[in-house]
Amino acid sequence: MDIDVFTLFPEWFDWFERQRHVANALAAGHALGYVSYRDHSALSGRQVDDTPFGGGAGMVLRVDVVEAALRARYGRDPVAERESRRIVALTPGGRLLDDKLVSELAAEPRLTLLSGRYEGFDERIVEHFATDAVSIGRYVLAGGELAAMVVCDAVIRKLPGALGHEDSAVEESFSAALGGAPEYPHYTRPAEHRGWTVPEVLLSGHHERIREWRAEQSRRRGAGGD
Ligand code: 6GU
Repeated sequence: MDIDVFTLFPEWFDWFERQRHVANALAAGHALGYVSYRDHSALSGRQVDDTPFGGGAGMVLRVDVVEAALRARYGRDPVAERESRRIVALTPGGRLLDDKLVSELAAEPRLTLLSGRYEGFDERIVEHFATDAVSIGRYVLAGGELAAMVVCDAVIRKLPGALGHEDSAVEESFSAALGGAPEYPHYTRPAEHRGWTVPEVLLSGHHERIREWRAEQSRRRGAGGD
C-alpha cells in the first residue's frame, strides 16, 4: 500500500515511522510519503492559510495551495487524480472512523490523507479534491496531523506483515469476525494476583469451551452489558 500524507508538519511523522508496526510495514514494502503544503505555496512568506470570507476567528487552508501540492505530487489535475486513489480530508465533522472504514481504506492500493490546520479547509478542497471527509471523533484537534496518524496506525496494522502474527488483526475488537462487538477480555500470568483470579475456563485447555466463553463475553460487551 502506498500512503501519502499532506501536512504542514511532516517532521511530526518521524516519531511515527519509528514505531515497530509502522517500521515493519515499510520494510515489507508498503510506502509512506509526505508532502509539505508550505513547499507548494507561491505566496509571500510561503503562506498556506488565509482569513475566512464572511469574517470569524481562525485561518483556513487555501484551495490554491492544496491544489499546487496535489498537482506537484501526482502530475495532473487533482480533480482527475481522485478517480484513481482515495483522497481523505481529515476534518472533525467528517464520517466517523470505525473498523469498517479502516478495513475499507486498508484494501485500497493508494491512499492520500489531507491534514487541515487552523479552522480547517476551504470547503472547495473537500468538495473537489477529496473522495472522503473523515473524523476520528466528535471533538476538535488543533490540526489533522494526529488524526492522520490515527488513520495510518489503524490502517497499517491491517496490512500483511505489520503485526507479529498474521491473524492478530482478524479477531479483534469491532472486527467482522466478532460481529462488530468489542473484544473478549484477556489474561496472562500470574493466574492469581492479590486474590484476583483468572476465569477457570481459560486455564482448562478446552478449546471449544474457551471459544464459546470468549464469544459470549464479546457479545455481552457489545450489548453494553457487563
Ligand atoms: Cl480529522 N481533525 C481535527 N482537526 N480535529 C478532529 C478530527 C480531525 N477528528 C476529530 N477531531
